[in-house]
Amino acid sequence: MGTIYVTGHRNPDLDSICSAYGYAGLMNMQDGDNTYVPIRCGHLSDSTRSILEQLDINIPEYKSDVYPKVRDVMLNADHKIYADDPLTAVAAIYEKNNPSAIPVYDKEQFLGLLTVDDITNWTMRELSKSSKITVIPKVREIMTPQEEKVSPDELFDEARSVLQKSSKRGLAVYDDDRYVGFITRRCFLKAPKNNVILVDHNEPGQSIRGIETANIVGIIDHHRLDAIKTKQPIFICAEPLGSTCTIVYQQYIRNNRTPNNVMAKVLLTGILSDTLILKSPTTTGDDVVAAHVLASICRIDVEEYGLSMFSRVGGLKDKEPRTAISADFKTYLENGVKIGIGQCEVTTLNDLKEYSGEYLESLNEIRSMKGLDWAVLMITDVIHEHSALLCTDHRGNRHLPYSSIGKNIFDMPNVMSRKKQLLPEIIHAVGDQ
Ligand SMILES: [Mn+2]
Repeated sequence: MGTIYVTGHRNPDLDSICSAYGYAGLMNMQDGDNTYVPIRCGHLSDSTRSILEQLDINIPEYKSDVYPKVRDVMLNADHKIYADDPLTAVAAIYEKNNPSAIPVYDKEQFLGLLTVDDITNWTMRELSKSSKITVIPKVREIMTPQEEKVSPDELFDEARSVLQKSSKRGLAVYDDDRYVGFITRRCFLKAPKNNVILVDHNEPGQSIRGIETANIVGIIDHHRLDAIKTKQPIFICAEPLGSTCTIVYQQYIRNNRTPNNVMAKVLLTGILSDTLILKSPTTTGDDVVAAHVLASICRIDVEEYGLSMFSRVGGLKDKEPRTAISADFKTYLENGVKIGIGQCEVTTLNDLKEYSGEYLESLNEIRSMKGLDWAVLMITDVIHEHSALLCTDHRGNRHLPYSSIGKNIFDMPNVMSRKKQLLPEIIHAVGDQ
């Protein structure tokens, strides 16, 4: 039985998380010899988390890297001895296993390791005194105290060098204060490799840290290919579809499996997220078919679910103004005017009127904090391809070509790009005087 991690990219969006979860689920049904564990290697945004929370699944756990660790090679003793055992108790163990270290307990408390060096040193000392060993010592009398220890999360390479520098053949492994196993030099003959399947990405630079030390055993993706060279033949399924979840759905079909209710909703979530409810220009016929089949399995209306998915987290009301403004805020110097332009994406502008006051206030605070003359926030509704612009007081406001829908608030139908559409107008507005 081996563990195979299934991970999306480092900025885990819904397609990444849902395809990892979905593909691990399929593989656990297909392959009884291994355990497929969906993970994420980045932190979830509030909106992604909130959508995942209504799916009734265990959200894939965060894993920072797939470097080999002490826990991958540490030993758990098949045999233990007690500190008050006579040294002869060890003989039987050595005859069978020839271990270089044996854990020693005092009652049930781990005390340290008895190493082969301890035994040799003691024997040599005794033999130098007399040619016959007459007294058999207790284990505690010959084991040397152990100060050094390692943690199960320590990197394989680091632990190996600790052991190389140590005079000991073995070191105890402690998880905080709890003894969990031990390592000997033999554990470090060969670095173990974690097995990983990449979903929704294939470029090592976008992947979990340490991917270069891992065995990539599969790739399921819908991006350009810039993958790592592998030693073994691997399973790759890459198609230019709108969502990785569509490819995962097709894998269920190919393997004669039907996603259950929960899984259908998970995959549907990924598809609707990446394709902006099947409206994005990246949407293909395959995505549309997959979404509708999945929706019928979990008895959900595609459009309704898509809108609810986006709207429950997508408006101004769901964001913290300061965070939303600062997340993507660029500054420019034009005509001696210091300008800041933020952009935040929403999926509805329905709550603009209600929340514009709070956002304008925050925008002005950020303007003054950054020492700017003029700050604007472009709020872009990605679903309806429509933006609104909030501005702090500035003479430039009068020169903007947009219609005013409130004090310092402008309407920008069909404007989506800060760089291509808004910035030239801003520059024009400050140069106009
Ligand atoms: Mn994707």
